Amino acid sequence: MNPFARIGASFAKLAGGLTKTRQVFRRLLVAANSAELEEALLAADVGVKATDILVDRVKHASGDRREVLETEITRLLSPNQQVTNPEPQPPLVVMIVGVNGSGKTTTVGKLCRLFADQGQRVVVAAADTYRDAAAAQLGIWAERAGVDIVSSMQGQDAAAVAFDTIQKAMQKKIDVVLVDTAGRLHTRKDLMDEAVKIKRVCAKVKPGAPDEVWLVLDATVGQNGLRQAAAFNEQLGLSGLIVTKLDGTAKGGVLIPIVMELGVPVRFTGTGEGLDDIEPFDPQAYAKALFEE
Ligand SMILES: Nc1nc2c(ncn2[C@@H]2O[C@H](COP(=O)(O)OP(=O)(O)O)[C@@H](O)[C@H]2O)c(=O)[nH]1
Ligand SMILES: [Mg+2]
Repeated sequence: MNPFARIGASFAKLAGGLTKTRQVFRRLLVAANSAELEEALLAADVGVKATDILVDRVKHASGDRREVLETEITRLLSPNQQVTNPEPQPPLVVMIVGVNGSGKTTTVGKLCRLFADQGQRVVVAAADTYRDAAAAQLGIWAERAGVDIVSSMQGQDAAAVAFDTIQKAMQKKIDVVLVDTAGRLHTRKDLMDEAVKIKRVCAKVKPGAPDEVWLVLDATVGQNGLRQAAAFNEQLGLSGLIVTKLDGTAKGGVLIPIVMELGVPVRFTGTGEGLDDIEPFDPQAYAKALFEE
């Protein structure tokens, strides 16, 4: 397939998923003065700090406002720090965390497909052992994507499931291990401690694992996402964010303050409930999609 055709198609999909957010962002283009622009940015969930930066840039930069905003938003969405080892030893171990219902299991399913499509051998760990049906739900996604699963029983030790999965992956020369975990409130210390334990146990099978810890964040929670992300980052040291449910919300601007405050990159966005409703994140494409007509 022509790779450009694919980029074009995924841009259209991203822009489609951002329909509601875009209605809010396009108001920035018609704000009559700085006060109106500020108001519109705050209404777009951009947060106080990023709003100040953007108002200031528009005030002082010459040229087309849309271009100025796109450039500056691209910059704000591009953290410059290197958060992960660029060449991890296989298998790549990715731990997926987040609050209940944020879209973790669905996202793991989508990632299975994405990695498998690239010719990678994937195994998923059903390390959500809180909910009765969790392993079965993940099993359905794994089957749809055609990847292996290490299943579990409710009440089993989640860290042990992750351990077994990584061990199996190392024996079978699997490329990617995705660890689906239980939803946990960032304010509950006992639940956060359990996630820290899963993380620690991963390293006992493969030094340095998990190579990545990705927080799945529901965009519809808006500014509350910042507190969630900060708490998870503090406890687990996030290496990436996956922002889901952008299709149903006008709050897609919230990525800007989250990336700016945390310095953690967005890796993927979710724009629907289907297996293919996931896009690798590109700051420039995202900024452009916010203003697309
Ligand atoms: N509209 C929309 N719904 C999503 C998206 N990702 C997940 N969901 C829905 O969110 C709900 C919770 O998803 P689930 O993966 O079970 O969340 P988990 O508790 O974090 O594992 C399900 O109904 C999913 O279909 C998305 O990108 N867009
Ligand atoms: Mg789940």
